[in-house]
Amino acid sequence: MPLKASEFILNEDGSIYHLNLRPEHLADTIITVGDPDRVAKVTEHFDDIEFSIKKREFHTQTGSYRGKRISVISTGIGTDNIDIVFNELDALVNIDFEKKEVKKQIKSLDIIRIGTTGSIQAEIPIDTFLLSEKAIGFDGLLHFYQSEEIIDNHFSEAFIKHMDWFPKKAHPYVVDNSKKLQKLLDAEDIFKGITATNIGFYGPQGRSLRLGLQDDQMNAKLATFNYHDQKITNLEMETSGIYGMSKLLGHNAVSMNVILANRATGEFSTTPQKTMEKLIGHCLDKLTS
Ligand code: R1P
Repeated sequence: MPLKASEFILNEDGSIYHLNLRPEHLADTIITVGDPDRVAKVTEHFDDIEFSIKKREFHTQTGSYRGKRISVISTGIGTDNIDIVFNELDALVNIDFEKKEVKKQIKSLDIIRIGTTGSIQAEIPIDTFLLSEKAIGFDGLLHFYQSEEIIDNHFSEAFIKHMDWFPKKAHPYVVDNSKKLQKLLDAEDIFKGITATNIGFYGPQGRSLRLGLQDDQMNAKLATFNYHDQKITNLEMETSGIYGMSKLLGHNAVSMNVILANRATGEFSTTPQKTMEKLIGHCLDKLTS
């Protein structure tokens, strides 16, 4: 049965609704970044750029680096955008755009997020790199899909108890990265940990400029949570959605992060661009070595 026009939405040029891409525009290896301006920071290293398009916060460039075809795409901020980007990326490879039907043979993409984040552990300093082994999502996105099988509910229950989690907030969900991509992108000097993803930058990450917080001890409690020797290391806004959607759709994903802020010590990087450039170089190198 073909998908309805209201579900699988194509633009007049046959491209998918938000990303504005047709299947031939996408490589099998994809780098996602939050900031649309970061796309060019990655592709300036490429040997060539074959395709480039911008729509809303979604800026995509496909080209090759040391002979490997890679697409770089900005997701903008938040797991609401991750829902859009990952459904549409998957559609580009796993839905037949002519017949408007799901293909019989499902293809897996390799997806690497290169992002920025704040550490909540004093011993993970600014201007270092962190690879997310797992993500814990406070955003609720995954609960809108049949996701019970991929979520670690024991972890969530222990977490809810430790935090005395306010029941009006979304139920936290825990998902793993791709061990295949972790092995490929890892290095000895990269911190490993569990990334907490939330729906905002201020209150949802324990920041307060003028408003009172529901739990002003949230970050301190996050930092002391320990589940079978696993610790929550950092806070950002996309990784849980990326890991969750990738697992559900059958793609491989890993989140690589520059630590820009240390929330425990109150520091913020004075060289954010330089550190980001180093992480981009590391990822491109590992992807092609
Ligand atoms: C907040 O400033 C944004 O920066 C982080 C957060 O996850 C959020 O998207 O990541 P990016 O730098 O990749 O956007």
